[in-house]
Amino acid sequence: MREPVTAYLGLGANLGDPATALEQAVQLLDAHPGITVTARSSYYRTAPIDSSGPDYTNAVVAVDTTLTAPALLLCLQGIEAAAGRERPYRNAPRTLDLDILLYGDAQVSSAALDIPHPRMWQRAFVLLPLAEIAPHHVSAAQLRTTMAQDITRMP
Ligand code: PH2
Ligand code: MG
Ligand code: MG
Repeated sequence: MREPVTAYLGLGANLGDPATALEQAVQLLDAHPGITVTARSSYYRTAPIDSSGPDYTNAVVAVDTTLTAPALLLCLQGIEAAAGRERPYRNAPRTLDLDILLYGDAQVSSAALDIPHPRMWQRAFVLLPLAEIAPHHVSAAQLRTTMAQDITRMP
């Protein structure tokens, strides 16, 4: 058995019923024998960035996982597909997006996967929820660079 690795996942949706899609995604992740969800941020309503359509609902979860990063990605893609995810074009509005943000201290750069997520440091919809559950991973200076972005923590 592999030692569990702590990973952080970004969750987002702006089509259908985003809050329910995120809720179900967390349940499906936690139901996987190789994944334990250990923390979940608040939900945030966020304006689309380099994307279109309605506002997004975004959150970040922490997981402990015995899956490799590529196996975790396959699992996330399966949950996205179950939520009816379609990919008509890059950054299209979506029913569910699940991204690996951090996987332990791994640095991965392959055709299928880049870890840390290459755009996470520019996005308040990642940094704010990540800072909520893993403040040691986000500096005040990093948060400041995304301060102008339109994001509201949901009750
Ligand atoms: N995801 C994107 C592109 N733009 N904008 C917001 N607000 N939230 C997202 O999750 C998001 C986005 C690509 O995955
Ligand atoms: Mg994404
Ligand atoms: Mg994605």
